[in-house]
Amino acid sequence: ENSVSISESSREIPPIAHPTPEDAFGVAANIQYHAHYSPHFSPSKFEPEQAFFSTAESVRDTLIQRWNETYAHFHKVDPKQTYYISMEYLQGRALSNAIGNLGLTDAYAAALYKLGHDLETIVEQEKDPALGNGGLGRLASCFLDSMATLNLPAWGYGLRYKYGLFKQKITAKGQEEYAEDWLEKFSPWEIVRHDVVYPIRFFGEVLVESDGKRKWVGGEQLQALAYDIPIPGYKTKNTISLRIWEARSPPQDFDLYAFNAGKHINAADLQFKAQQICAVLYPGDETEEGKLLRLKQQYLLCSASLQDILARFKERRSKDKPFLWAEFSKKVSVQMNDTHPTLAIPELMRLLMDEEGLGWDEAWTITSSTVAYTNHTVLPEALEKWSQAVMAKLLPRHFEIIAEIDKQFHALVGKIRPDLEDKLSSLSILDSSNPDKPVVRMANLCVISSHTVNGVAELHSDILKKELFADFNSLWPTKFQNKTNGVTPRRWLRFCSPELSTIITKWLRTDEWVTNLDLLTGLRQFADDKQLQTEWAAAKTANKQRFAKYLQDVTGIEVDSNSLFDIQIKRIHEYKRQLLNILSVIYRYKKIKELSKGEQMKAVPRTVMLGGKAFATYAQAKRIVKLVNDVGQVVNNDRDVSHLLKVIFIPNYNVTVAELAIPASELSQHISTAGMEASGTSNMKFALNGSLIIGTLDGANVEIREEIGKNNFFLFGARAEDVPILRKQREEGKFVPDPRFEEVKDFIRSGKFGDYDYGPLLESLEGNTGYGRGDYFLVGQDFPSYLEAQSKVDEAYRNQAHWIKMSILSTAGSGKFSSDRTILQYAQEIWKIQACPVP
Ligand code: H53
Repeated sequence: ENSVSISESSREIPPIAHPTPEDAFGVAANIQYHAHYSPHFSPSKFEPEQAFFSTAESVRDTLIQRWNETYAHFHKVDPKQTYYISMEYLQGRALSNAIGNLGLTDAYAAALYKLGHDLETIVEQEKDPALGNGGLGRLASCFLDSMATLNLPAWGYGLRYKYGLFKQKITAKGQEEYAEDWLEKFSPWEIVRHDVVYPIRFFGEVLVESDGKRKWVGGEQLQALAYDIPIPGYKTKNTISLRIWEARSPPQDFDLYAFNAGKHINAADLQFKAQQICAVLYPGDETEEGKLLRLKQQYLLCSASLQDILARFKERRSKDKPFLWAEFSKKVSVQMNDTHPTLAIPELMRLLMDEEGLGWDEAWTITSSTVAYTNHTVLPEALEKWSQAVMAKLLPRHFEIIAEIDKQFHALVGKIRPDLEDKLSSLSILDSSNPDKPVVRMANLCVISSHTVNGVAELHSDILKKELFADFNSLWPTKFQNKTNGVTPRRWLRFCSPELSTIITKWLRTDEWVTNLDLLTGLRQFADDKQLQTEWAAAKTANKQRFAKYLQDVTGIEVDSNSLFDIQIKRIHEYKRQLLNILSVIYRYKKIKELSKGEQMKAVPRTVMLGGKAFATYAQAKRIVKLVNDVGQVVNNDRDVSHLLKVIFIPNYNVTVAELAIPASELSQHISTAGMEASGTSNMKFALNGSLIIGTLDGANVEIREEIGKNNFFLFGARAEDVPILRKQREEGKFVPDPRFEEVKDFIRSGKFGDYDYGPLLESLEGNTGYGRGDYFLVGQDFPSYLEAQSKVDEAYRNQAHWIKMSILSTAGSGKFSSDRTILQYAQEIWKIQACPVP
């Protein structure tokens, strides 16, 4: 129809000698060139903002050149390629990362200086694009950095939301949300591909033709338009793509007759519908409209990406050798990041059968040997279930295909595992047990259709095998794997803490740790060295001062850089237990007030910082944000204690804030109820930056503690296997709360922190257990052991030399948590792809 793909271009662009920043033109001249010829600003000004855009465009020239070379190289070699499909990417700012990866930081700093600017100010002009919510989106971005750095033929696909994650403001009411328009001016990093457009259909009906073939027709017909964001690897030419899709209506669909007849809104009806699709990341799904929109987003992402993948497969195979569908899964692997892109499964089936004419069996063999699924959660509310009615209406052909997959799965179980037949009600894809609300279980569709399913930390993968997917595991024991998450050492150490990086390079006598993070173990032998300890402490102090200045700027609160910097930053969620943190802060506050002046002298001063966004409709999480802010108000203005304790809510937490906070942290909190946090990845970033961890045995904490040594980790709390037992005991009325826990709750009830109604928050800790009530997250249970662990923290901090040693050992033990290691394991054990470096 109206699809145009790159394959159809018959003429090639002749190569040009491009003025790269390395050659005679020089970086400064290149920036100036862009300032003069910018299509976006008047040439008369060269303020920091214009300087940023000109600088970014100059860097982009290099990226485009490398992107083109990488694309051409992959095209020639035709290696097996992986496509990572994700609804979220949390890229963070790109300028400093790009010039860092290109090895051009010094060159750009010098050039900007010549032009009257300093790099740091210019870097701060960039908006932080937040096309993701939290851990899952940031993981996807770390993965892209590693794929490029490891020269892997791998790409990301995502959506081009106009408004990413909201901007958080803290007012007297608590959290308020504002739209964040990362495209307000324009993004210098994205390259629109007007030649890469695919048709996207919604609604309509399925026709059965005389030969039995099925055809999906009618409904709403839109288009997906591609934008590429080049992703440079570190110290390599390879530059891969994050291709994001935007929905639009076919240009010819603007109804000129309606418009001229004065029906202006009707004329643009389809345009408006298209704009809505990519308007916001995660549209509120409390309403039916919201749910439908989210499903449309998911389908747009999957359909456009798969049409693109198929086009590229054909394009690469058709030059001198005709393509064979049987070879598809030898050339293509698709990774679904959580269940959000599950529609990739029925969409690939549909394209192969209805568009390419393959039979069911062949299409199924191809699909099920191409797609793999990563699970990131065991929380029931996060395992997606779509209404069958909504799915059948929006995507009638896909619903048919899903039902057929389910039917064949039932037949398979009957044939090879009749003993599992009575489990089918929980294993099947279609769940019609509630006749009022029949649903499609996306996770089951993923498990049944994927060749590999993985969890994201050892503990989490074990829970998948033993609990959530136990029966599937007994059916297909080799299907399940673990791939412990990782983070990119470039953004999360090398660039965000240049001070610490310089010290590490000096002591290891190499900077190869940036791409071979295991080398950090080499620091262990120097952990007792006084000289290293002095340098280490100085770097940490510099990072603390930098962050203190930032905090002063955004909150007006003055922070003592000599106090212990204690940080918890992550999405606000009951299971992550920011409430446990703040309750213990209240306890600390009370106890400090009870100390004599002499006793106060011995206390360890602390600055407790919490940051994170609460989902707009998650009332309980918003109450937690409010409580933290209210406690801060009281504590920070209490002259008796404010030299020993400050409580700060870090507003609008995002990637950029994390890059400042993590290097400054001395203690970080990863205190979820055991068994509930699939992995966590900020714990890895903190440990890498020499921050000690106070945490439960949950997610990746377990492995971090193993790597850095249990003496360097402040452990507390119930174990995952005991959690169900403890909940049961609580239900039987056997739980006896610690008096200190009661004391703190009473203190809040007394109105000490203002007249806001904390009733619902406190009530969630009382009564009979159940999700969101009866202390389901075991805050009261873990409170005493948490306080004890906190006392050990104070004790340890008094011995600074020892604390610094532990900090060095944390960094030294973090090598395993590089996303390079994770991605290499995906490449070898799931995707079966190999490096394809551009010569
Ligand atoms: O994914 C992270 C994990 C983290 C987990 C998170 C996550 C989301 O951010 C969103 C949805 C979802 O199902 C899971 O909560 O534990 O570290 C990356 O794997």
